[in-house]
Amino acid sequence: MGPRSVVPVTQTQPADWYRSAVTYQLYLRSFADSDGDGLGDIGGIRSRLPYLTALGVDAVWVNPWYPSPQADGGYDVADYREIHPPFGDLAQARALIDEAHAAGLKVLLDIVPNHTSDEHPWFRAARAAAPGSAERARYIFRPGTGENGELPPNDWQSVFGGSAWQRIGASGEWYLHLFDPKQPDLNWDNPQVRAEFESVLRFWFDLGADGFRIDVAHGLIKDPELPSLNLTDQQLLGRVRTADHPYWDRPGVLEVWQEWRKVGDSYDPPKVFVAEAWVQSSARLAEYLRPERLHTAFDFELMRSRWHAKELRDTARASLEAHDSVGAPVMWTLSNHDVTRHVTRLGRPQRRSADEDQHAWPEGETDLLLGTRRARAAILYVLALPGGVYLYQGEELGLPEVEDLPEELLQDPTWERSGHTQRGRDGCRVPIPWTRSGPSFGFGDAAGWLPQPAGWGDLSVEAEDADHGSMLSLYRTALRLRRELPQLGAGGGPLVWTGEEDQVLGLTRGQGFICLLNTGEVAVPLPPGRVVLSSSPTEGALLPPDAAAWIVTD
Ligand code: ISL
Repeated sequence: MGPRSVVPVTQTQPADWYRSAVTYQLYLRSFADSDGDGLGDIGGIRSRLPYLTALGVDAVWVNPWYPSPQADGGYDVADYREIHPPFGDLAQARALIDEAHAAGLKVLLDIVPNHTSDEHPWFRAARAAAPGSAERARYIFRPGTGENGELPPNDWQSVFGGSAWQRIGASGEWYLHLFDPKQPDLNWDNPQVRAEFESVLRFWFDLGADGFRIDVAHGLIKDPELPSLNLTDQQLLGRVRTADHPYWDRPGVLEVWQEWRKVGDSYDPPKVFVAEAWVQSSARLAEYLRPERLHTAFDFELMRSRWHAKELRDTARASLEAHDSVGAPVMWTLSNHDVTRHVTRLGRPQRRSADEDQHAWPEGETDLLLGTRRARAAILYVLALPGGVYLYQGEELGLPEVEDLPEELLQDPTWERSGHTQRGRDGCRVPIPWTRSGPSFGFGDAAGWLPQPAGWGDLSVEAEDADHGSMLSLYRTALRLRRELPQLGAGGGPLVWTGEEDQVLGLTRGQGFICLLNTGEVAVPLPPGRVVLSSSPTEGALLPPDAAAWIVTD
């Protein structure tokens, strides 16, 4: 595609709300605690709905809220049709959905189909049953290798570290867990598994949920031969993938999504899906987004880009082209609960992270002022692109990664499974500061489940609310303008890239709107027009380094 290539944008219809929506990710346990137990809960979300509508988002995505031993922050589900008691109950869930709808917000839930908790009734039954039983056939059990079955069936590694196999007792079969041993993988060749999840989808759709985020949507299907990967240590470290990988991104998973699409389409208006699929390229991702499959998937390509205008443009262009080839909108995202917060990432020396390992983010010394400046520019860039945007709670406050949590408080299974070599993801999951002071800066009446840094009162909603120069004010203004400007609102106008420079990118959307981003070290001239929003103060007719501006030229 040439420099002035046009990416067509489908006009937004009511049933198409998801195509350009801004969705706020609620990491429930860290959002707001209404009952003082240190854990966020549904009551906390309900009390903060006015905050979300004032922020200007269109939808929320709630991380898993089901009964769970919480071995992996709730991604170890023991009952798919109930609420974890510390979070609330079904009546509260229904009330939240109704109140969100009344406030004009859509509600997406989070479904975890690759694995259950080992405390799910199915797995309890499987553990108690004999090898070869119907109970075990819902999971992936195999005899061990070695003289007495004392070695795992193959060399697959858990994403959190160590072998992906766990033995039942000292002499039993082994079961597969691509994540924690408390998250046994389901067998998606088993019709009961497929039927059960379709029933779970309907349960929550009938309760009012507007859609689901699908956890590990590139997983589920395993090569029935369970071949060893035979990777070298170096490849294991970098998690290099083979072309025909035995458990990631196998074509069979697309059939599951086609069935789920039918379930979603049986409702009026149709229910929607967003896939969490870590695949090798946007071209692969597009396979998930063909019209008969899923509506949307997170774009992780831009999140993995360095702070470099050319890379940010080329990556977005590739994502847009791949999605456009199947008629799907891109879902941009800068952060989520699995990755280092982007204020911190952008404040580090920039390098592209290894393709297969999203946890290998830029390392080195962090300059938080620089990272914050870049984060302000980054959000103006993604909000100017066609498609939807996912915000991760706290990014609108400019929260950095908390890198000095005491080791004894770390909860991410990665910490234990890596033999205390990788601290894991807790640093982006610290409770939100709402007020300047108080035991947990207004998160609740008691200390939160993870401690907040002493200075976080200054990053609280209360502190930023009154400050026109705060990150929160920037987000609110940007979201309001994104709705109000005809070139951006309701799907917006077609995108045209306006240059091919290395350190500056420009784009227009329809007539009379320009977004300019400067990642270089010198200020660059602004185009003629009215600057309606800029991430840093503009100096005369110049855009400073590490800044973005929205310009209207009517
Ligand atoms: O597949 C991977 C590497 O190729 C992983 O990056 C994987 O996609 C990712 O860790 C999945 O994350 C999701 O599922 C996990 C949970 O811990 C995360 O919080 C969730 O977002 C297991 O359910």
